[in-house]
Amino acid sequence: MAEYQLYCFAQSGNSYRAALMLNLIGADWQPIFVDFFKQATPRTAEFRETISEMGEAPVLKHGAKTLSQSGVILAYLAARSGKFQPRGEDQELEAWRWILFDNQKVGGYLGPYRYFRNFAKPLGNPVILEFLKARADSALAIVDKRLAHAPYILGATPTIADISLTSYLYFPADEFGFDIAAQHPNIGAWLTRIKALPGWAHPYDLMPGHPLPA
Ligand SMILES: N[C@@H](CCC(=O)N[C@@H](CS)C(=O)NCC(=O)O)C(=O)O
Repeated sequence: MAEYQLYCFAQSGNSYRAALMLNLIGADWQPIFVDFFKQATPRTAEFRETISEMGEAPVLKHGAKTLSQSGVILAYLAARSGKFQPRGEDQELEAWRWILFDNQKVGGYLGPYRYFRNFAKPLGNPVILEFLKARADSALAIVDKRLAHAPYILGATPTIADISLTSYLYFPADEFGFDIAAQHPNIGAWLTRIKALPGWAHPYDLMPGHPLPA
């Protein structure tokens, strides 16, 4: 058995944060498939009793430790590996500001928008889709502005704040109906820089469950 196990699935940007970090630090890890679409596994009583009371993916298992919330998983892996760590109190606080902003506003709106546009049965109401897209766009513009001044969110080197923000941003443009990298050029250039890091892989190659069965 690998040192780390990650409960995850391919379409999950929340899970991608943790899967990408594991790959970028060169960890010995294996994915454990969470069947979100067919079985709604995270919502089952068994998952909540035995894996995570919060009923969400990702969940990281490491020895006796079980962690959920991608931000916490990123911080744990950074501390253990010494990689992608914010340095000093100011950077650490800054990293958490962006991780929380990402969870609530960037991934927090893009995730449901993409879900209701592609996967929900029935698909989402156009008015709700429009609202979610506008909120996601506004959050993306804030990230784009930040990246106009430095190659990475906290400055010259990539940290867990960058890895968190990649959550939904490598999924295909047709799943969003617009090209995030093209509409936000600083984000586009930053995504290219992160893609060049050793160990980078696309979410659909890193985690199980793609393509979805018909
Ligand atoms: N803030 C959490 C969000 C996790 C999350 O919402 N995961 C989704 C899958 S992408 C989930 O498992 N949702 C189950 C549900 O809401 O019932 C994180 O970053 O880990």
